[in-house]
Amino acid sequence: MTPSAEDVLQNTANIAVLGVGAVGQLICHQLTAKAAKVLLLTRDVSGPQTLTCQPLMDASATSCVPDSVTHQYPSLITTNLTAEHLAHIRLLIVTTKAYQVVALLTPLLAKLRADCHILLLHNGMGPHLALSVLLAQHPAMGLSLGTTSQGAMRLSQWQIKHTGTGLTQLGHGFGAVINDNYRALLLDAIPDSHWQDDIITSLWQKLAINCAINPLTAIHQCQNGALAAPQHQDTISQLLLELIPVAKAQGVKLELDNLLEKVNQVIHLTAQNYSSMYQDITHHRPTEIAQINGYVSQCAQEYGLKTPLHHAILASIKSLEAQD
Ligand code: KPL
Repeated sequence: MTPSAEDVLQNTANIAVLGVGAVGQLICHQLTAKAAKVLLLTRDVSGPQTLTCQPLMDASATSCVPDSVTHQYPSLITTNLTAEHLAHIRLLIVTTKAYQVVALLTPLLAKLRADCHILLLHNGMGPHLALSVLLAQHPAMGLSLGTTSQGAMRLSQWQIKHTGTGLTQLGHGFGAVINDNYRALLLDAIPDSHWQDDIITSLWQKLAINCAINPLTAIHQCQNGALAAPQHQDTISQLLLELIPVAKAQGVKLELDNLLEKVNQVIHLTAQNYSSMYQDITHHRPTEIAQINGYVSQCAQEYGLKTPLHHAILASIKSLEAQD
């Protein structure tokens, strides 16, 4: 007999994943493969701010071999997210689109346990700054930050394909530090994952990669691999040259050669992939441009720096978003 959502809660799902796109589902699979009890939180189609949860019933039916393996949830129960669910959540992993993070977390914070720990694992930067202000009201909560290059693709709503291994970097953001057991579980469950003392530098490095690959593939409607061509390499170098002084103004030291190497490594390793921004534009969905090149432009403005190419790219993507 399939257990009810309440039966599952008896086993106390104390980790929740907010955002059930490909990466969120992949992290869920990786955690449940280590016998963690995980709730998937998703927006209820009946209301824009209503969350429902999908307790995972049977992780054993999902295989977790990396690369090209399809994961599917065999038996999901959708139930309204109750105060009881929230009372159990000690670690909330946020894998939504960057532009959804603050809107979804703002009403949730007051309902979570006072000592709940939040891990942000999304593309782009910026939401952590807004959250640092909101979390000032919740002194026992803490925030960890992370970035992952694991590849995953959604085949259907609850079916994903793990398309590529990749580095995952996690680290302390602010507030209370993550409990040692959760930190150990994350590092054990996610392949090639590492705890970084200086996570902000890692996030800027990933931001640089996304600033180059995401908008250019969306504008030129190409796979990541096409950016290896010389005409794109000049644009990429220019984007990185503009970004480096902005990161420096925030105390983050980046070097052009090293960044170019990292960007080209990703172009090479994900040559056949279509970037998330390419896919968002293709499917007429909002993009994360405001948290990628937009974040660089906004920080630059605050420091009186000029980033004309990021600015122009931001405008191009906004105009593509507006074409429906
Ligand atoms: O993170 C990515 C994305 O598509 O958002 C990259 C690294 C560019 C891989 O496609």
